[in-house]
Amino acid sequence: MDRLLVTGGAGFIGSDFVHYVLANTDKTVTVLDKLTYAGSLASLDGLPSDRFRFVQGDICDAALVTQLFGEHDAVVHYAAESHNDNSLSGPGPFVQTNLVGTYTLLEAARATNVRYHHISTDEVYGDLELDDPERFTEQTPYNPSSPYSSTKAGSDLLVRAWVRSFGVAATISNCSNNYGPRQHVEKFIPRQITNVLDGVRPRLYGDGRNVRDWIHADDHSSAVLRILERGQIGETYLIGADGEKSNRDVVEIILETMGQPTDAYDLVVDRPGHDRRYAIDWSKLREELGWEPQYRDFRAGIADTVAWYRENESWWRPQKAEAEAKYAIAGQ
Ligand code: NAD
Ligand code: TDX
Repeated sequence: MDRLLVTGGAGFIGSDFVHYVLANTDKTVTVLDKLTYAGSLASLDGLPSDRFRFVQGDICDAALVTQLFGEHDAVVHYAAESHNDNSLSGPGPFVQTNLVGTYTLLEAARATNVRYHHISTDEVYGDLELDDPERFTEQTPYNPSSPYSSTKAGSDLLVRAWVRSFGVAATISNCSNNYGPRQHVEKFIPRQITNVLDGVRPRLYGDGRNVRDWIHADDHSSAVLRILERGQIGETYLIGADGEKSNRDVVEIILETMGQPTDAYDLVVDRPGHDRRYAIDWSKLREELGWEPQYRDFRAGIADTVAWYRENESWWRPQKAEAEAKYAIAGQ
């Protein structure tokens, strides 16, 4: 598997994976990305030109996708519409990219016999109560809440069907919430960091007690590489790093890191259908593939992330006004 095709490689997690693979292996990487509002060529700066190629295109373009599959040994599929709030205000692109796009890739995998790894989310399992002792496992029934998570769930089921019905050589991973550099400012952690940099108070939805299970993007990337190289065809692996935190806790850590009073935030209108809590049991990945996360200190990871946004304003500034204008319409 020397030649990788990475869809969505100009986005947050896809670009992290591309940097990770090029720094830690001898593989070559082609990125296929449409460059929607969420994609940024600047996220791919500094990569070795002899091992990296960028193709601008849509994963729903069957001719382009089939041609590219034929030129590679494996495909890692990150491209998606990824933001829950956007899926509530306009679900159409989510159905198109997440469902029709995945279908298009699976048909290309079927035609070319190329190894396929599908990137998905823990949100396919719905949510947990705050006091539920259980965490999500690979056996948890699907129960998605939002247009985003339902289209991701549908895409996972397409992959399972193409494995069973057509023998496509696929694996799936469902990961918890990622943080780190190069995440779009519409998302929770970068939104609050860049708000504080702009002198604006962070905004928490509802009562701010919803819990997310945070993992550094580099740990997600190392897990995906491990599954690609050692995972069993047809299997699903959950990826997490025991990072459960309430949104209040996260914002207080950001405020403290940035030298602000820890209560300098506001509660705003809740997200409709807002999932209460996510929590991942990643013991299958540890026991079967020997993977362990490297970033265990969330405060240190947040400090690095704050430093990155401080030092890279030219990367995020062009996104900021548009993202905040969308939130203003929703009263958030
Ligand atoms: P992102 O929104 O930052 O990036 C998505 C990328 O996909 C962008 O570069 C965009 O231009 C590209 N894209 C969108 N539609 C496309 C299309 N039709 N054709 C080609 N390219 C297209 O997303 P992200 O946060 O990096 O998420 C990447 C993947 O990881 C998604 O599949 C998401 O469901 C999954 N995931 C994300 C998280 C998280 O915390 N962000 C957690 C678990 C899983
Ligand atoms: O301003 C905010 N205030 C706030 O309280 C924003 C933007 C979010 N939130 C809350 C909502 C969630 O409880 O913070 C939490 C995290 O929100 P998001 O960053 O929008 O992430 P989430 O909805 O949990 O989904 C993310 O993780 C799973 C990614 O966006 C998905 O792509 C991934 O599948």
